[in-house]
Order: sequence, then C-alpha cells, then structure tokens
Amino acid sequence: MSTLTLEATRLTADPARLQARLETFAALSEPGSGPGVTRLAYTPLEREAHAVFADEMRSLGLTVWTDAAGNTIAERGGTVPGLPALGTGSHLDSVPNAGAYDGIAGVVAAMETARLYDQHDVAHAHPVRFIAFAAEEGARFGQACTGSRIVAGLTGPEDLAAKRDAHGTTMADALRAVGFSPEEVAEARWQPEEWAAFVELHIEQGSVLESTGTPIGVVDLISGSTRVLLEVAGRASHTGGTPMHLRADAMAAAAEIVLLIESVANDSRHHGTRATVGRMDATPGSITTIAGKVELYVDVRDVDSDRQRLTAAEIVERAQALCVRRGVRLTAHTLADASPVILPGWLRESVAGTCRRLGVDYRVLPSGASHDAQMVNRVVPTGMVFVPSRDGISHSPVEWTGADELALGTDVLASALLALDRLLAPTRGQDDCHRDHHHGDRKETGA
Ligand code: HGY
Ligand code: MN
Ligand code: MN
Repeated sequence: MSTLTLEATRLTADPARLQARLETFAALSEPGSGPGVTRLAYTPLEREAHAVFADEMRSLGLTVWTDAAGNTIAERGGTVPGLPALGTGSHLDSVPNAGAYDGIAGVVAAMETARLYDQHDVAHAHPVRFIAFAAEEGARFGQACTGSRIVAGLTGPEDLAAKRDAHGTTMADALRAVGFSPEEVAEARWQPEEWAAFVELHIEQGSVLESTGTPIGVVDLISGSTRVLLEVAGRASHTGGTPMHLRADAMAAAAEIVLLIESVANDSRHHGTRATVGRMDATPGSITTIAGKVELYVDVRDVDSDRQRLTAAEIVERAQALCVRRGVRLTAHTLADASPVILPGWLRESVAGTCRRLGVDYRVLPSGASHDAQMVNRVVPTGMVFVPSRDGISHSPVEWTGADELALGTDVLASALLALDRLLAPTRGQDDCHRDHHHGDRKETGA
C-alpha cells in the first residue's frame, strides 16, 4: 500500500455515491407504514439494511462480522500489527415515519470513508472499523442505543427481557425473531484495550449549524434522557349517561399532565431542559366512552444530569398530586435513563484541528439528541461530527441534509480518522502506557 501523506491528498467524498446509498437505505421501509421511512429496531428490515452495509464493505475486501447484539462491523487492516482499532459508524434503524438521514448519514459516511481509503490506497497504522449499530432508536422499546449499550456493557439479557413494544413483544423476543440469542449478548462487549478512538458522524437534528451558516459541528456534550411511562387509571363510562361531576376521566387528567410537563420545562429553573409527551394511548379509545386508562410516554432531556433526574421526579410528583385531586390513580414506570456525556477534549480538539487543516469552518456545540457515541464513549474515547439539518427538523419525513453537506462532513471524518491514526501511533521508544494515558497533554498535530 502506498502511504498517503495527509498534506498531499485531501480525500474528497463523492456526493452522488452518498446520495445513492441514502436512497438505497430509504427504500427499506415497512410497506404501508405511511410517509417517510419506518425501519424499527430488531426487525427483518433492519437486518436487510445491515446486509446492504455488509455487502459493500465486503466488496472492498474488508473483514465483516455481525456481533451478538446485531451490530455489523467491517475492519480494514492497519500497517502496524497489534494496535487497537479506530472506529466510525452510526445506526441503521429508524423511528416510525422517519427521514432518510438520522443514523443513516453516519453509516453512509463511514462506507464512503472506507471506499476513499481503498480508492487512494491509504495506509493507516491502526486497523479501522466501520460500524452499523443495531437498535439505536428507543421508539419501539423505550430504551435508546441498545446495540451500543450492549457493546458498552450497559445492557444485558435482563434488560432485553423487560423492555416491550406496543404489541407486548419483548426486545429479547425481537432479537430471537431476527436470529440472535439475547442470552449471548455479553459476547458483543468491547474491550477497551482493543480500541483507540471512535468518531461518529450524525445530522445535527437541530438548527444551530444552519442558522449560523456553519457547515460542520464538533460535539462537546451529548444530552442525557430520562424516559417515564405514566399510567393514569380512571373509570370508563358512558359519555352521555355520566354527568361531569361523577367522572374519573383519565383523558382529562392526562391532558392536564401534558400541560404540567410543558410548564415545568418552560419555567425559569429549567433552561436547557426539554420535556415532551410524544405518545399517549387511551383505552378503550372510543368516542362514546370516557377514557378509563391513558398511558403517557414522557421524555426528559437535559445537559445537566442532576436537573434531568430532578425534573423527571418533579413531573411524577406533581402528576401524582393532580391525579389525587381528580380522583384517578397514577402509576409511574422508568423506561430508560441515560446520563449526559462530555466527550474527551483532546479528541474534540483533534477533529477541530482537522477542520482547520482542511480550511472547513466549524462550531463546537452540544447535541440535544442521544447517540451511539454516548454509549461507545464508556469504552473508547469518542468524538462526533455534525452536518446541518434543514430547518432543524428530524424524526420526520421532511428531515433533509444536502449531499454536498454530507460529503464535506465525510471529508472531515475521513481525514480526522487519519489524523487520529498519526496522533495515537506509537512513537519509537515511547512507553505504550504513557501513550495511552497521557495523550491528553499531547501537542496538537493540527492534522
Ligand atoms: O432519541 C434520540 O435522541 C435519538 O434519536 N435516538
Ligand atoms: Mn433518532
Ligand atoms: Mn440518531
């Protein structure tokens, strides 16, 4: 393999190839599921998308395998034996009626990076692993980032057996249905010594980059999320025969809870908190029956770990008091709970240095959304590159990022990984231990 000097050749991604991959994945959507893309966690469609990823990676001569959690990993060998891996990737599952970019942008950027390295016969000391994570979206089972939580050792068989979707299917059953054994997921766990660094490219899913005209985001912090199911139990009864003062109306109570949640997130103590009820299921859901039961799915996000949990607790407490006043019963269940994560500064600065070297304008910013990077960072130092989202919209069929915008992000990603390869490569005589644990005080190579 010829050695590519970083200064000599800027790796330039092909927007048309990126667009073609995005369209291939977007076509893998549940038939009859309505607008946008619906490819939920641990479904046959998600596995089809992983097969598309695996096929292209195999065509480049990479070694490809799928782990016990359903994550697909493709490795391009390094030139120095025995070094830990660099990694990049994102997820291939979607929320219902999603756009074509959330998660997918990071996977197609990883695929394009592998192709650029092959095309330019790039040599890198560390092996580079390109990854498609499974089950990142919490839309189906409530918990987000399951594939990456498993590699980080944060989720095991008991979790998988406890989480259920709207049809009562457990995550464990869904894994079995697509050919995996939930009892074996611990085999997918990553060992820190096998990894050097990881960088995920993702769409911003907000409007900071677009509103400031900045093409690239370098993420410093990823928001946490606490998700709670609130079950309001009233008394189903005839809407005509039951006078207003004799009701235990679960829907009216739920409606007041939704507005309570909005008011908490909007009050002066909660700058930066986001609290949402995006789903509400009423039973029996009939126009002539007062709702006997309503389930509200609450999502609390914050960049401050304490405030995130305190907000969720305050919401439950105040909803409880409201229900007592209304003569209905409240039960609260925590569905998922992930802490905000501050990404390592040295890695963030290395990615920023790559933007400067490439002459690409960038902005350091926090992520309002959760990401696989949040879980991966528990095992290996992680960075994130954002590309703009039009109108800041995501988790919607109108989610959109320009192919040229994604190509620029891919240029940054491909070069940033090579800069990390140089930054972390063992130098003659330097003690490995020193290298691993004190790279924070390294001079920035500006590479
Ligand atoms: O919900 C999230 O923040 C991510 O899109 N899974
Ligand atoms: Mn998402
Ligand atoms: Mn995502």
